[in-house]
Amino acid sequence: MAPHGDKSDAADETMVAKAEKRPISTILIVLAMQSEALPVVNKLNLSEDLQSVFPKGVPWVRYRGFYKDLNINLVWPGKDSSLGVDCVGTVPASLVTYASIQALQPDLIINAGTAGGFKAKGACIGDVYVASDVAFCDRRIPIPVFDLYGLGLRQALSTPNLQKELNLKVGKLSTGDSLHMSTQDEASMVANDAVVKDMEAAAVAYVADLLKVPSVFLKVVIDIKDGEETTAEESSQRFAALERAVTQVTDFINGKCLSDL
Ligand code: FMC
Repeated sequence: MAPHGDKSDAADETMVAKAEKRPISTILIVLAMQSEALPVVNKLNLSEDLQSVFPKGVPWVRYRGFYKDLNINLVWPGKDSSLGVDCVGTVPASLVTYASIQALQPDLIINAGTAGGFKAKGACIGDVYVASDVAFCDRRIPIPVFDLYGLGLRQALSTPNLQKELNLKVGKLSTGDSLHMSTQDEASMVANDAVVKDMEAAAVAYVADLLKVPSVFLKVVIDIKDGEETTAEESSQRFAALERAVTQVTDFINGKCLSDL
């Protein structure tokens, strides 16, 4: 996925080349849950934006602040107005990502969060993965070409130095709107070689790709999807691991260009 650009291919390429050579300045961190967001907000000393850049009445929340040389914006889709639970899943994630890109014009998106992992592919609880590419596992449209549209495979920004320096695991990420995994979802993930499964990344990638913003997907494995399926309870330890991963990635990004990642 390339940085912003909307005119001709040549203009796009020039903008990509320029963006790749100047230090990253504005970052958009997209998280799905309040308990994922708050430890990062505290660690990076961000404060809630009370003059919202979002439409009046939506539950979306933005935290902002300067951390080292970076202008950080962290957004989460807030709580469902009638049920009071975090707005997890693809629809809120894509909406808040779209509105945030429009308002903030970030150089880079980091979609961070918790995820399930596949033991057979080497994932263990506590592992931190950076996705090589992301796809949907629950959009089955068995018609030629629409099947590929449903899969929605998109590549993340290539980050070999980041992966090496922080010793992150790399693998394919699958997204579906259910926490539960159906046998069809599982078949799709096996066919797609997925190592981790979440509920937002492919939706964030879709929007980032539409608006040409490079994006990185950082996921901490909190439960195992194959073999004995375990669904983890919320635990502060897991969110602390996510906070550490986001902080390390942010520290690494500081002062670097996209092409240094
Ligand atoms: N499968 C799918 N999603 C998740 C998961 C799993 N085993 N563990 N944690 C998640 C993430 C999703 O991306 C949602 O934001 C949230 O946690 C669901 O509780």
